[in-house]
Amino acid sequence: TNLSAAPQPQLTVPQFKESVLKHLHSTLGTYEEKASQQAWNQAIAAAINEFVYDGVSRTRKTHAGKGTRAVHYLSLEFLMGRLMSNNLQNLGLYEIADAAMTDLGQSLSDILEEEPDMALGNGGLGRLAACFIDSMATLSLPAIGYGIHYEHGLFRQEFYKGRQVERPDEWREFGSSWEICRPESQQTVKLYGYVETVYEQGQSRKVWRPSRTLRAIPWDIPIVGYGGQNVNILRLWESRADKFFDWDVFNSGGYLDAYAESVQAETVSKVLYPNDETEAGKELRLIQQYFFSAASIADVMRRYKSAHGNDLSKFAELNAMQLNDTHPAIAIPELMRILVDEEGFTWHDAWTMTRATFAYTNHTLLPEALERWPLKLIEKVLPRHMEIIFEINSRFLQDEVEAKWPGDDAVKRKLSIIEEGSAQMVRMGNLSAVGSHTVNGVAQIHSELVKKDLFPELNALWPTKFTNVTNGITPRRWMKACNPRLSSLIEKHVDADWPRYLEKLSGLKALADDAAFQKDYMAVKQANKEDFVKVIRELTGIEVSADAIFDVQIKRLHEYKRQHLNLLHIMALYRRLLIDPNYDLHPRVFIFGAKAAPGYRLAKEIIFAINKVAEKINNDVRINNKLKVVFLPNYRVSLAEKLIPASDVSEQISLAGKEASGTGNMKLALNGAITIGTMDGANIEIAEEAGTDNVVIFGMEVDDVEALLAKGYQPADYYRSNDELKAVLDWLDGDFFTPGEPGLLSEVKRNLIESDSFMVLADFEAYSEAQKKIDTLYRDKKAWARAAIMNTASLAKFNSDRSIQDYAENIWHIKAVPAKS
Ligand code: 26Q
Repeated sequence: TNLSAAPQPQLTVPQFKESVLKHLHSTLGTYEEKASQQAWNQAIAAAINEFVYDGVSRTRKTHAGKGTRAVHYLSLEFLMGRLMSNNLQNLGLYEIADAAMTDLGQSLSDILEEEPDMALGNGGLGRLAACFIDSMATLSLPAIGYGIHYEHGLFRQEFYKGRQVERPDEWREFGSSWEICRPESQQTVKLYGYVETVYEQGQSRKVWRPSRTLRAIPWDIPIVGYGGQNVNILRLWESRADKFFDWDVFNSGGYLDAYAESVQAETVSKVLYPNDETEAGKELRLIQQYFFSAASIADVMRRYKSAHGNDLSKFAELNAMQLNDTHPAIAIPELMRILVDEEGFTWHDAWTMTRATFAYTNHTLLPEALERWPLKLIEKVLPRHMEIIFEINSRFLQDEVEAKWPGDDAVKRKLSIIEEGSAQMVRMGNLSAVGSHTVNGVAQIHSELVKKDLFPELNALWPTKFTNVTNGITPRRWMKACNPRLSSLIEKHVDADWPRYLEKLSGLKALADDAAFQKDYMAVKQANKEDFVKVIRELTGIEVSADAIFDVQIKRLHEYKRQHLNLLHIMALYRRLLIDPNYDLHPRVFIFGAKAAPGYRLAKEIIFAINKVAEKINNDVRINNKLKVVFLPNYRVSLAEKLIPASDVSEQISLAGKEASGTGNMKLALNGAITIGTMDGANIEIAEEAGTDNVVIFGMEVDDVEALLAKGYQPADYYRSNDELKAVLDWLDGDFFTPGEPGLLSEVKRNLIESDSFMVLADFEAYSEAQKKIDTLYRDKKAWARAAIMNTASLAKFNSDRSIQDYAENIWHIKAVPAKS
């Protein structure tokens, strides 16, 4: 395959124009003079889809009936964002479409803004799945993404008097241009009921008698690989009521009951749970997990049988399944149920096949984020699965744990899939690790901690099971599409196929000290910042200068990510400026983007505190515009695409050991932002790649955190011994930031002094010093430009193509199968 150049367009500007007009007239039923921006958007999508659908069919035909091994990426979340500009880029059609729309008197970039984000995910884990399916298609891997077709994605965030308000996300209100409904591939999913033991011919077998069934309807989203050769599928399941069930109730006069039943069935795919890093324990969430796992496995089975008949002996050889965290872990007992109960395999053979099929990616070590379900709940919703989990557990404990640690009940208690206690719980992490052939973490340090702290005994039991695959991001979306200015500059100096082979950017290292290149590079940054000044004005009304340092923290709001450490430092700078108006500081704009889980009190208080401090600082004429604080509402993928190219400083300040990887850190560094960060997650590897001179690392490392914890962490000691820290914390108690309403921000202070679970106060001083280094470095224009260029030039490791290549080689054992033209 020829991937040595940029993708070549398959048609000319006049042809593209003709296609858009054809669709405007005959697909949208409107015409040039009358068409809304939305109609233009849909007409362009229809024109693009002519190529996309052709790619879908070509890719399908290439795989159909062949004995090609495929991977199935199971994820409750796919945070896709917008698809149009990405599809245009990957098909090599962007410039063609741009010119065609200009000819038609329209602006492509305005029309692109019409597309709602597909926000079917919370944050890092969901966006990772989206980058990964882009890479799987680009690498021509036989792969399908499986998820849920949520009617409402992650909530839209508004601020009311500084507080977060959640509004429903309506991404599909008027349909979506990219999805194809495939009713012919629908599946039935069973729920509730009881398990019967049936005796026949001296043998007994288990039969699940469900009391409810749901229909699962697949919607396919085509995923265009870079170059457009392979087009894979993201298959999202929508829940519907089972027709036949409704019909019975309807006949017996229960029309309203039947209707209520269908409403209930349809709630299953209604809304994405907005909690990340905390387990909710809700019945509907468990049903979501099972609904899409069961539908996906049934789909894989159907495809296998249509190609190979009813002999399942090659099932595990031809199918890999990746669990994106434990959220789809119920797929493990589901596959066991199908193989044992429905296909008649012995337990031993079914278990061998199941373990050979699944692999599990862990994304967190936070104890509160490890999924555990009440045993009673699983028993009620999935009675047969609970029995299977018991059987998996007792065989695991008897055959494997007992053999390794004879008579050791403590180790059995620790490793058991069932947690004993007043309410028994099912540990989904243990189930996933026991039922998978490989378990991986998402950055080097995280994978080490998975072995050392999370599953030390399992690692001793199966030393080769645990491995690392460092996360990545797709350079197509996170450079080529979102930063056209930097992309064109890059193209003047390196081969045009850099979005596929990101290591080619290392060619820029030779130019890091070149004055002319530095000037061009920083002019791109300045132009991107000037564009973003307008975005800030439109979204918040705040005026900022593009000459200030744009210092950016964008990620979900969490105590462990420590947005409040950033806040305390901002308050300290403000205080220094009030004390000494000549305090030497390069003007800085602190930019935040973050959603808090709707039930996470302290996270919401931190958002409120940042907004109140921002209001005060932004309107204080005494500090002469040296400091601005901007909290952008409704941070999402499409806003990230505008902000990241305009960022100077990347805030990656989690407590060491808590951020599994981070991926925003990679996007920002690739686009030339300097990282200020702790030795955590992928920050460590970014520093290694970019060079420790080109990032600013500060604070405690994992060992220091452990030592401090062992010694007994006393946050109040730091409060008492640092005058500046004491002053800014006390500031939160008064009414300085909340005029007439003292104490509104006290909860943040109280939490920090009394608990501070993530050691914000312990790292404050080191952070403050690190920020001085940023300020000094920025004033040295050449040094800053050099460091920024070195970041862009050194980030090839974080190409998600590399991550996927690692999975394909070391975990899935699958090979590329390029579609025939
Ligand atoms: C679990 C149970 C019930 C409801 C919700 C959840 C839930 C949902 C989402 C739990 C966790 C998540 C998301 C976790 C997440 O995004 N983790 C991030 O994953 C990234 C990709 O690997 C890493 O880069 C981040 O470090 C990690 O925080």
